[in-house]
Amino acid sequence: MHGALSRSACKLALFGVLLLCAARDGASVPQRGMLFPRESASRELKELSGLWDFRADQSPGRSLGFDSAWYKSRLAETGPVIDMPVPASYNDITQDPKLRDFIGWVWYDREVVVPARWVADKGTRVVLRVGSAHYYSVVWVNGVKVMEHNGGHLPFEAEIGDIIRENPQAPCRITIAVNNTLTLETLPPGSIQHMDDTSKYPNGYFVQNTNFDFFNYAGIHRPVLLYTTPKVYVDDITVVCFLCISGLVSYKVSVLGASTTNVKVTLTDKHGRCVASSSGPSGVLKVTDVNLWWPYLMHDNPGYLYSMEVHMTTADESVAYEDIYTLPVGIRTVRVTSTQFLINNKPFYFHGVNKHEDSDIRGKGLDWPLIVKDFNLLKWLGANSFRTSHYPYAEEILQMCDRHGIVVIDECPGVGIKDIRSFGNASLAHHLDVMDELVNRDKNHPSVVMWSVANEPAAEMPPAGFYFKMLISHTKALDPTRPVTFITDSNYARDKGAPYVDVICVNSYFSWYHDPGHVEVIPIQLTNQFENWYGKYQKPIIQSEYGADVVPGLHSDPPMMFTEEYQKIVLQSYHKVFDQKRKEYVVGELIWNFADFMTAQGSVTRVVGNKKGIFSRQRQPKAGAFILKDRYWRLANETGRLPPWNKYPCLL
Ligand code: BDP
Repeated sequence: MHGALSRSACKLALFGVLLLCAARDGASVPQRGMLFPRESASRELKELSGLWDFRADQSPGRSLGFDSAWYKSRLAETGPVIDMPVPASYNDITQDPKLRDFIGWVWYDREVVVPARWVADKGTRVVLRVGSAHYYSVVWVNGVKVMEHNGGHLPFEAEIGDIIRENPQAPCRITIAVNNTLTLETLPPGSIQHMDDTSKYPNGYFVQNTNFDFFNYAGIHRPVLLYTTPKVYVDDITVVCFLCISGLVSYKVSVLGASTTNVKVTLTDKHGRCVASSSGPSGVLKVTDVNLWWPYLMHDNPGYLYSMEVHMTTADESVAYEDIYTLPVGIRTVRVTSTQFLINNKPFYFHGVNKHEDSDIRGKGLDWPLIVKDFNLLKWLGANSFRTSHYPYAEEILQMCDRHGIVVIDECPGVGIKDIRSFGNASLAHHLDVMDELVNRDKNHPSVVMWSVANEPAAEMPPAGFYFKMLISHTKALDPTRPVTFITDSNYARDKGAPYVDVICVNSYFSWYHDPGHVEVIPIQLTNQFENWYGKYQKPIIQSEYGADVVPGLHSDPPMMFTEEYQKIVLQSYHKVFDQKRKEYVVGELIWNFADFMTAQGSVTRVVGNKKGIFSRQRQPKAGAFILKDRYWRLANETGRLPPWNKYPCLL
């Protein structure tokens, strides 16, 4: 990206970001529940997806919006605006390269009609929720700042009832400013580089450097909505499942707004039959003849979900409050031994993919047709799992995983941590905060079986040992029921984080980045990779990435790099070794990548993006997809149970 910023103006813009981060840390909000907004007899929703007004702050310091208080009136009154869809990344929406590669603050606003009853009833909380916006956000309602959020992949919300009640006749104006600048202390980290050589660069020229391999799409990526709860409300629910002879669901409900409340919890099966109930804010539900939550292809009836209705009542002075929230609950356990990954005490083998939230035009914006298409492709492929490389995905996607039995390794945005300054205290504190937010958001999803705290950090650097010890022990304390990992590269000797993880996840690109063109080295190098890691740590291993770029439609025999034949032979060579080692301690294989995805233009090894997909970015299969499909169905036949309707996957 190039910008017309003077060096001092540019520094100012970055300072703006840093100051906002510092301000937030100073006034850090206590951790609250982050229940996914659902309608019920006591809760209503109003979706704010659609067209918003939009303007990028192109001023030299990127600070004109703040200096001129653009949040005080409609954006259209302070300058030109364009239509911007929400949710979507803004980068690929126009023909303007300056917007595609923009760094700094962009502004969104729209007016909303709030239902009169919500405004009139002071016993109703009205909450504004943003599913995610990349990277740093500030939100105003009718010109009043209601929240800031640091981080691009997790939800944030604020109660806005008091503000809209101040002027009940006026439309409610929501303004959101979003800044995509990445610094050494953001997750993922990045840095701004000023190019001072005026014989090569215009005055004030700067670029955003990152150490990760995907385009830094920005904007409001997930739905924005208003929802209501009563003034006394269910703020959070935590469920943890155990298996004895029956299924045991231990629950904890936190209610805010009153000190004494009555809580009743009812668990119903798919037919609406009550299978267990309990009273009180915490307890254990015992389910006899339990239908366990099983992964896809491991059972005839995968993804079984009960409904847990939490019914809260209270009486506050003369007003009675009642809140109802229904949480889908899958009953399953997860455990690892030194050689196995167990779901419901049965060995589970990950045969799956790594993904990205990425597609044409929308970038990282949530898109239902794409989500459903991807799940259909996963099922076609016989994939039973994926990793949310390299950041938390939308909750809507995890809900699909719960329902379809797709197992998830849930990764935080700790990708590209390569600079020693990103291992400092401020970075660690933010990383711990992000893990709090992530675990809090995703703890109740049965599909989530493991947390991944980072991808390929510079684990050989001296501070890495302390950093990962803290991070992993913090994550285990947040959730003692799930294993924790971080994703490492193939060099076991340098790794300072591996002693703390439960499962070793290794990425390697033999015959691609190492010994390019020499597929004959794969058997020996991959076998040694596994033996070295297992020999040192005696923990189960997942091959968390492997693959090769393919330009779709490029062929050569004998195979050459970038052709469909080369991807095929790389995959097949890896598979032979997996087949030996999965008899011992290898518990999974995840191809890099499910689909081609966009990257920055910073590298000559990328031809309009990363092409290691087994599907193109438009989701058309390459030759590698058919290799994997044959293999995954064969593995499913061997290790699981094919659903009756799926005995003949070729008919799908
Ligand atoms: C891996 C990274 C991944 C890259 C991949 C590649 O984890 O983000 O996209 O390499 O280079 O090391 O294709």
